[in-house]
Amino acid sequence: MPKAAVCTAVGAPVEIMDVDLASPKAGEIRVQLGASGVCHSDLSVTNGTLPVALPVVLGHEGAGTITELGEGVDNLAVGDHIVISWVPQCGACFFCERDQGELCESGSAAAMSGGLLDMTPRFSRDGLPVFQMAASGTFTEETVIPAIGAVKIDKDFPMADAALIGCGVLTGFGAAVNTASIRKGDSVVVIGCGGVGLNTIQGAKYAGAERIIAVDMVEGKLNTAKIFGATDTINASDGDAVGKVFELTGGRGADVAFEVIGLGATIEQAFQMTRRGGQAIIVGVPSFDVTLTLMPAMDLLVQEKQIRGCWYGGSNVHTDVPKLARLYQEGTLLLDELISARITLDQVNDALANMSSGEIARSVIEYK
Ligand code: PAD
Ligand code: ZN
Repeated sequence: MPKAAVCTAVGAPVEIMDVDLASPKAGEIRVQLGASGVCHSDLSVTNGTLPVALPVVLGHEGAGTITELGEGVDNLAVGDHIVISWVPQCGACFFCERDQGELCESGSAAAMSGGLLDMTPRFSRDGLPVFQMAASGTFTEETVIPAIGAVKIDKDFPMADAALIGCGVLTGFGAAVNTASIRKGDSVVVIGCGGVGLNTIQGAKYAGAERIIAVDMVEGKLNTAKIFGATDTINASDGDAVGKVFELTGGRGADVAFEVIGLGATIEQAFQMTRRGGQAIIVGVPSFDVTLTLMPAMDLLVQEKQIRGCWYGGSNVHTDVPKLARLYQEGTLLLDELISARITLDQVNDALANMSSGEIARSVIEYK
């Protein structure tokens, strides 16, 4: 009976409780979690920004060891170390065949359902279902996930770093490398320098951006952004972040602007900061009632501006996770620097509260 952090009601503290975990069905695997990062999307479930079926085992940024295989799983073995993908990717549907695995037909339906590919969870309590956030649920000692949501990594790869790849790194780095079309020498602005935005900054650097402008309201975050490759920083609390971006980009605006917070106002700012012919990429997850007002339609044509959503960094997890793991092993990708605190499952409420205060890049739960 694994111990899990469960959101039982919006606005209530997360409860640590024992839950029942059923055996893996065909095509599923049981995983002993090694580590799980705490992402803003977890906080968004607890405060209702991201509505999901409750009660739910939170967490979707995890890595662990396979302890049991369901029927028909022949590409993985007990003892394998894996990164968990919160969009399981089948590799065979309309989207996967077009290299848009983040939109996988069965995987994305599962991710939104609170269950696995058959839309039902493996957790329960007193005979009632306890749902799994994003086809995973990683704030728990043990979970069951679809085998197509597992990507094998080396056994000596540190679990905490592996966990971070599972959401923040795939999403942030992928936004810059997969979704945006950054060219060598480009100017880029990243609004929001948390666990995801810092990875967008290092992704933009990797893609060849020359000027990388980090925008946040917390000075400590802006200092961390410099470690990840920011060349300029703007503290948004000082006002007129848009004007400052124009000053830094020859009065034109940035080639690519990323919003990595999830607020209507900052999404609109990202669009304003984008130059004519440039791209605004929306990564932050806003609440469902946010609607955008961008510009008169005629200006959109004349200015040739693009705005694009970015889900899970446009990642094909089966190729991107090994690539990111290799970049870390080569010393190109920073992961250790993302870990502000190593905590136990019991400390998850503190980690969620600290996220709101803004000083933490990532808290990582480590399981014994
Ligand atoms: P985080 O809380 O670690 O970082 C958010 C950052 O934004 C913090 O550094 C804040 O200080 C900063 N911030 C807040 N308000 C403002 C403001 N008005 N102006 C400037 N800076 C501000 O979050 P995170 O990095 O874990 O996640 C960021 C978003 O990305 C969040 O909405 C999350 O749900 C989303 C996300 N999207 C995907 C996806 O697939 N698109 C995946 C994972 C996370
Ligand atoms: Zn996440």
